[in-house]
Amino acid sequence: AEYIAASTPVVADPTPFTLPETQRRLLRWTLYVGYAALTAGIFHGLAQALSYAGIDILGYFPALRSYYQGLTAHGVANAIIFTFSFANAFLPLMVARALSRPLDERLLWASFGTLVLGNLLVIYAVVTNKASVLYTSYAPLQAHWTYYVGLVFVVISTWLALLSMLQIWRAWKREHPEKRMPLLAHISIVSYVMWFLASLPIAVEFLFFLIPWSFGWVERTDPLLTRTLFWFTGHAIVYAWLLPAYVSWYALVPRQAGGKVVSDALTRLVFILFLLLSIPTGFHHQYTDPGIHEGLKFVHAILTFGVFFPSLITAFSVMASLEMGGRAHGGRGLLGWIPKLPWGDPSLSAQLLAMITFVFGGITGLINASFTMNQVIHNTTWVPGHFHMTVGSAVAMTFMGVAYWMVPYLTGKKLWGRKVALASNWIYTIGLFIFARGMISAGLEGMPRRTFLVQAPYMDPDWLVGRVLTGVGGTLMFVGIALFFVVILMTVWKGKPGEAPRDIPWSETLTEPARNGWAAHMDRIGFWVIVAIILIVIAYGPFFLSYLPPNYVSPGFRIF
Ligand code: HAS
Ligand code: CU
Repeated sequence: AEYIAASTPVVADPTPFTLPETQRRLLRWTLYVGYAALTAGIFHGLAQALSYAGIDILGYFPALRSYYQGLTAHGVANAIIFTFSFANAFLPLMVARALSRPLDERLLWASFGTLVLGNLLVIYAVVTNKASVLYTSYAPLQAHWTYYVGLVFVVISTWLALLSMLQIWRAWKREHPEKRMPLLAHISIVSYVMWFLASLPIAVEFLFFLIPWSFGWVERTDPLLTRTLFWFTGHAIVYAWLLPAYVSWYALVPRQAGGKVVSDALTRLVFILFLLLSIPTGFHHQYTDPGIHEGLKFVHAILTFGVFFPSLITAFSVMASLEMGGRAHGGRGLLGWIPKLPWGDPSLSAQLLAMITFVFGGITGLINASFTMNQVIHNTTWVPGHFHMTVGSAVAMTFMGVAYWMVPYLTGKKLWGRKVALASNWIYTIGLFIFARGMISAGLEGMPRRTFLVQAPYMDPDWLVGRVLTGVGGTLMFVGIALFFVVILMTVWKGKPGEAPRDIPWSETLTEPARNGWAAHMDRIGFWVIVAIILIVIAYGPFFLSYLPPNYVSPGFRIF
């Protein structure tokens, strides 16, 4: 406490700044693309949760021919389109604000255009049942080329969003060679630099293997190699979803809670650790795959425990900022600051609930990562239990919480229905806990994931409770998100003009960033990219050295 009292906080936004209206419009339409995808995605989510409870509503969906088609739509819409649309809008906005500089409009247009084009192609492929390959797009299941090309365009849109951030950062640096990069700009840019690096393997997989194969230019493909390239990107992608949420937790939530960022240096360190450790861990999704040396799986297991660490730092740092806020609001005693947090602010409450669910997402993640325990839970519903407490809560609820100030900020309209928004947060969270409890417990009894249980010729009575909880929880989650849509639609349509926040909720930091020493080196992003590449070569090099050239063994299987 003395340390806190003695320190001089760094004022977050010295220069007032407003983003030009055309750029606001582009950013909010980027968000809306994600919401459109999420709308479709949650209906499929409801159908799947109910199917575990033995209730089949798939017949009510127009153009839906199979459970796998619905599962693909659910995964792609929610986990890929919704998440990246949000990040494509949120991260550039953070950098523009941190540097008080408008973005390049051509790049914003290009990013938006490629996102929409990619979406249209993917929607065509999935709706016509030409791409029921699930979001992992494992070969030898084969999709129509529009699916792969569409996803390539979505990835390109993220690269263009990164370019728009790098461009204004360079311009800013030229003008301020003596200054350290603002914290908010640093962590936003590092998030997408990590993703850029992580996205290269899947680009190779799609461009060199799956696209030529789906066009019929080559007849066969290599399932193990393409699967490995998928997880090379596919593990790090979860941190590409998570890091924008962490940007909000570190840099915005303290302000909303009445606290401050605890440490500038530690925050930057966390994001650099993610840059280094997110990618060389993909084999923890392939512990059961033959053809990969066990020693390498072990290396990835150890590095997975490594990437757990920056999240642990986050738990303690964000908690400290919250405690500061709760005490500033009069909270006393060991835990008395928790009820004093501004729970009535729907933006903050969504994110607090997201953090609480993420504690369990983290615990289950550690169990997944443990080589031998993974044998128990792999391919069971435990895994969707885990990831709905990460991407389905920490990430999705944070993005919803941010929307409660960001949509008003971008439209200039007051948030409609604060109480409805609060209800949405709580209903979703309670639903999520019930759902995850169902999936996790039945998963431990071996209930399979990616399975249409309604038609399964087998059934274990031990799954019954879990199945019912999954159905009930999933229904509540659906209701929660539906209310979120009501709030956003009504804000855009009926929100009172003029009463919106004029600035982002930008937090102050307890101490100024260091001028020199190790902490200043956190800004040398290019250098850290090189270290990340070295780690990746160590973790993946031996596999490719021993495996290549590809074994083109498998023809494509299509269900259309
Ligand atoms: Fe995972 C499978 C391991 C995190 C998503 N994961 C998945 C899949 C998805 C996914 C989608 O090792 C399935 C893929 C598929 O379809 O097959 N995961 C981990 C580990 C972590 C982890 C070690 N996962 C995530 C995140 C995701 C995500 C984040 C999405 C965003 N996961 C695995 C493994 C598998 C896996 C295996 C393969 C399983 C298999 O066999 O198929 C860690 O990064 C987790 C670290 C988290 C923490 C928690 C920190 C808590 C915080 C909150 C603090 C709370 C506060 C609240 C401050 C250490 C930061 C205070 C509030 C008050 C009000 C007081
Ligand atoms: Cu993973």
